[in-house]
Amino acid sequence: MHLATGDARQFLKTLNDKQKAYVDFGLKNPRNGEYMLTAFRLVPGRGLNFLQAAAEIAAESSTGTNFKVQTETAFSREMNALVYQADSKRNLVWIAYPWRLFDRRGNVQNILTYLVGNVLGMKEVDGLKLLDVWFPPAMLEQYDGPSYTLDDMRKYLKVYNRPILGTIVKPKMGLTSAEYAEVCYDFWVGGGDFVKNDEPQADQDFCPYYKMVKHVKQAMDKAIKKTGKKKVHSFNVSAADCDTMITRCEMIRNAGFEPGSYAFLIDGIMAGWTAVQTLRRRYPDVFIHFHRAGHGAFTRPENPFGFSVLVLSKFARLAGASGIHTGTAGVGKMKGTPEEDVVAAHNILHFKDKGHLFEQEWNLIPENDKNAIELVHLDLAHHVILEDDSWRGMKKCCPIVSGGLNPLLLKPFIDMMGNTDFITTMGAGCHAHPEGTKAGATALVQACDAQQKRIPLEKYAKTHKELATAIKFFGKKKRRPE
Ligand code: CAP
Ligand code: MG
Repeated sequence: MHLATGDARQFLKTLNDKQKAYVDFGLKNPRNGEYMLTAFRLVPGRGLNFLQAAAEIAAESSTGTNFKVQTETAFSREMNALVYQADSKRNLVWIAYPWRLFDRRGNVQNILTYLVGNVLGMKEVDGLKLLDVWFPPAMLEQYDGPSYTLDDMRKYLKVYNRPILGTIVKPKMGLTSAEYAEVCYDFWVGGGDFVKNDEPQADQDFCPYYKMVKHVKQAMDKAIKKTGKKKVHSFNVSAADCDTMITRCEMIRNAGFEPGSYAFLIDGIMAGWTAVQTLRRRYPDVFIHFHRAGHGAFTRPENPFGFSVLVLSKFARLAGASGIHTGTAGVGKMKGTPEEDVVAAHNILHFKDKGHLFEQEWNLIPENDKNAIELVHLDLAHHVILEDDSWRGMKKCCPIVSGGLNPLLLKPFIDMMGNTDFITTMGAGCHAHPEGTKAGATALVQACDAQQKRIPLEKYAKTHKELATAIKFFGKKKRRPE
């Protein structure tokens, strides 16, 4: 029996017939595999009490509308979402969704249309935020999950036990394709691993897509020759329509890049989940890079409507993104906290982890199969899990940590994250370096080396001039933009 703490239970008698059909505090075992479970923060609106508002949300986000309809059937009622737990003191409500409601064979767009679709606009609520979600194993089976992962990128780059060091070319927009490629070259010869297009990069007349691709290839070849090291470029393939998106992908794949040396970046919020899943299903051999520009409208803590960074990141993993930006936990320029950003990062990286309100296991491994669980923890089991289909697993999705970072902030973030299993991309943190991009990249590499060797940055800078300059420049107490 799920206790409705606070006074939620007292509201039961205030429910009308329609609302009653969407509440069941007696739901036997919500984790019986039939339901996807959710937890929302809910502020009732329009004179409704907490439970009435919760029931209206469960109705509108599953089978119902604002009146009980004559056309409902015994089966349609079985598809009702159910409020199964409520804590009106903490404004929390738990809702179970029969996951047969969702489009078969894995469609994230469809789920979110239910969960954070109409309900965010309803008069019945003055606040509604999806905080966490739990997927039953049988439902996870239906979702692609990541294919090409951070492990594959590490193997390609031969980079282990440290973050993948990346940059975003800046200025954000306005360079010609040749100038753009120059910046890539400088970063790569400075020691960086990974360059990404910025989120608005597309086919602008001053930087035609085909020329940008061509020049990046030349720059990469030159940098590999000079450094003897593999490099990666993440191309923004977001476009007005899927055909154009695919055309851009094919242009990149036919430009002579080695498999593993390119990733496809997608503005997942603005281009949409269909674009993300199209890329995952068409290109299982490519790192799918989910940029989340626009997520703030849903995730900012002061916004009472939307969903958490954790929820966005979990669905990105389901959709098959190889990596998604998860924020800098407030270390960089964007709003964020460890409770949001680090929790999200851990939840998409590991086989099992605790979210805000649910613990999620991503791999279907029999509880008693301890050594298999051990293997997964070591992340050695993914090929085993996926090859031996009985263990249908969900591979890791890698946190991409970016936004206002610079070499001085790498260690503080690693200390907060507790591991180095992520890609970091620093734009201004590299290109604002007084000696330019190459030195900026070298300063980043040096900051990473110092962290790996457990040497204080200032001490390491005594023998590493690019880092010393970076400390002088970025360390100046500047009035940070509010
Ligand atoms: C960072 C960035 C990224 C943000 C995205 C930018 O540039 O390129 O898009 O990091 O934010 O355009 O701001 P800087 P998030 O390194 O120069 O800040 O990772 O939080 O989604
Ligand atoms: Mg950007």
